Amino acid sequence: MKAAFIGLMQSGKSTLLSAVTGKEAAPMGSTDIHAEMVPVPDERMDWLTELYQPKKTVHATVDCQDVPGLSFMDNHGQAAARKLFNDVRTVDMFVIVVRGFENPSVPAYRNSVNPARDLEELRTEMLLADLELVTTRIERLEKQVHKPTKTQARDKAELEVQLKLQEAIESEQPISSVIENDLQLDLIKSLNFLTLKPMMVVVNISDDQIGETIDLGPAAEGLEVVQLCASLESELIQLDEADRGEFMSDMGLTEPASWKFVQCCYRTLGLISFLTVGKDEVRAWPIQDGLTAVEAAGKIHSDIQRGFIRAETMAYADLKDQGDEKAVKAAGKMRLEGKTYVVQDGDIISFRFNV
Ligand SMILES: Nc1nc2c(ncn2[C@@H]2O[C@H](COP(=O)(O)OP(=O)(O)OP(=O)(O)O)[C@@H](O)[C@H]2O)c(=O)[nH]1
Ligand SMILES: [Mg+2]
Repeated sequence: MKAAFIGLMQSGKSTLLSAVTGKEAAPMGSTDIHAEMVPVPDERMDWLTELYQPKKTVHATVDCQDVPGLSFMDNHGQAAARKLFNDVRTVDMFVIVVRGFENPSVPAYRNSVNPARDLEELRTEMLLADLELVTTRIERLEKQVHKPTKTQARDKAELEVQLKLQEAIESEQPISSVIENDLQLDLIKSLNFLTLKPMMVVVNISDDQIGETIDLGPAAEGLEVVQLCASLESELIQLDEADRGEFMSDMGLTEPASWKFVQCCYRTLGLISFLTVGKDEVRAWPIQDGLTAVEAAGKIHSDIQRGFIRAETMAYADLKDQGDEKAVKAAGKMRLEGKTYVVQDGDIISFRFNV
């Protein structure tokens, strides 16, 4: 699953990526998209690793794409932004990074630091990019629907939906508000509208703003917001655990804010983790929330899905309470679940299968 970091120029996107990978940031003004697999911090994995002492521990990951900075101040910037928007149309979610930090050596967009204004501008531009897409598509469909082609009925149905989307955008309504069912969604899915994707916001604040709440105004309504200081976080990740603890308590932090950020991305993508444990490996498997046991089995291997018998399942919380698997069984908290069981976040599963 891909999350694209987008934002106005120099809002700290690359510094944020470096804060979650520990690797060096892409240089300011870079013109390429830079991708990294980012492990999702999960304290359950630490505890399970302690218990099972496996040969390896495999975290769930999110594919993060650091997108070059956008600017809408002139035609050149707008053309570049259009192109970048097209490049990221197929990602699964957006992380919008807005600048809250003051830094005299980094020029501010429109000459002042104003995260609420920047968020508003960016979201409006995304909506305009979608409007352009809808308008072009409508022009095309209007010509096409008069021709007796194989797709005529479908084209007509799609045109009807596209006209509604256009109307919604023009009256500044989110396009999701006019889509009534999956059928309609299916008709427009291939266009990959930016504003139909899940989004979250990161406000990149100064270290002296930690603990303050930055008001982002109406543009942030309904969106999950994480505040962090990206440059501080990128230093934090370089420290060993003991130094990090001391540094954080000096700063009034209880855990790196970048962890909370990655966890928030994961949730926004609609993902949960089921876990597998053993001497070889302790592993978190990302799945879409709502999958059944037999579908989850397929994430590990198609054979396990095909030959599925049952899922021996215990909740992580029960294992932690009881201390070990034997105690979980003795307490009657080990469950045998069938194909249609809906997997829960933190389920520790051992699949029984036969091929
Ligand atoms: N004071 C301060 N400076 C920061 C912070 N985050 C980033 N910077 C600085 O701001 C500049 C831009 O940071 P980048 O991470 O390159 O920003 P970006 O959004 O990737 O920039 P573009 O890709 O050019 O749009 C760098 O000089 C950073 O060191 C922060 O939290 N506080
Ligand atoms: Mg950058």
